[in-house]
Amino acid sequence: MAAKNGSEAAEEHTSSAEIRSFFDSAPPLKNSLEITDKLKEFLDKNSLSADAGDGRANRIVCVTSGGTTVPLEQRCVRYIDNFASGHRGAASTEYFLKAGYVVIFLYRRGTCQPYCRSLPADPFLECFEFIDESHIKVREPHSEAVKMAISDHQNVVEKGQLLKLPFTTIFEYLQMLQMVATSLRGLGPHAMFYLAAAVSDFYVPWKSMAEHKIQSGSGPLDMSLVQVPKMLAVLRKEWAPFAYCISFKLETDKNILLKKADMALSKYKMHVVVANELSTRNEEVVVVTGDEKVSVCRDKTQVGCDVEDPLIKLLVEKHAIHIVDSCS
Ligand code: PAZ
Repeated sequence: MAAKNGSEAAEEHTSSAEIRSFFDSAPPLKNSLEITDKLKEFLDKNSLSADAGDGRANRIVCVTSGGTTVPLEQRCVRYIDNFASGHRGAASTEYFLKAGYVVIFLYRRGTCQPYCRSLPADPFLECFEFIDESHIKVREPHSEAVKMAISDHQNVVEKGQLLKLPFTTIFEYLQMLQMVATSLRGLGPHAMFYLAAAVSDFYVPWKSMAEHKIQSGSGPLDMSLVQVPKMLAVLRKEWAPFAYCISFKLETDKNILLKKADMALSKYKMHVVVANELSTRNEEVVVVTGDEKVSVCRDKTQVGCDVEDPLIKLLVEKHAIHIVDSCS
């Protein structure tokens, strides 16, 4: 192994200090015991444990979805948010389940949910009609979509194949990702991380955050945000070193997209980086690996086709190769 030069070692040292400081100062998860229990129950139910890491284990994927918020006050009234709707994560979850994976869906509260993508924005009020005290009817033209959403969701929930874990803030997200990753460590290459969430790049450290609502009336708001430590490298190196890791790279300038994806691939040692541009993200993505760049497009000739359909097929194939390579 090549010796690290001074600046590499310094960078690594800074980043582990930043990571420690992030976790030490983050407000502890209120429901961490509940999450631990849910994870354990889910893995047990699917016979996914360290003992099953012998080639017989099922494949499992942690799909992250939606965007994290950055609170500006401890008793949060205001926060910084981003655009992510959770569509990518919800659609991908459906295709992973269809491909036989069990899925841990780590999602932003209130964003798009698996099997609900074809329902209107306010499904409860738009899809149902009150007839009388004992009858509520599904309105046309929504009856087929409602039937499919309920039966598909019921099917995976009854089989125990889908675990949904909601987050809101960057603090919750990174702590939960760490919990999921370490609980999947024993599954080695059978575990996959599909990191589609748009994770905040800057945050206000808890200790320097105002406790109460920031008051207006005293001129412009002067606030300094620090960089969120890059957790992808830690995920790969420490939390789940044998898992198959896919991250996403989003840009609005397509001229820098592939270069940035290449950089993420080598810097964080991802197996795959999926590159997408904001305005075309539902039409086309580029799957970037060390060997190739494959453009994956939505089949526009088919009604209701998503770019996630061919994308997940391709990633499932690559994951299968990773499992074989890692076990041989
Ligand atoms: O959630 P959504 O469907 O609206 O968008 C998906 C996405 C663009 C957030 C995702 O494909 C992605 O690129 N996530 C990583 C973003 C980033 O570079 O941080």
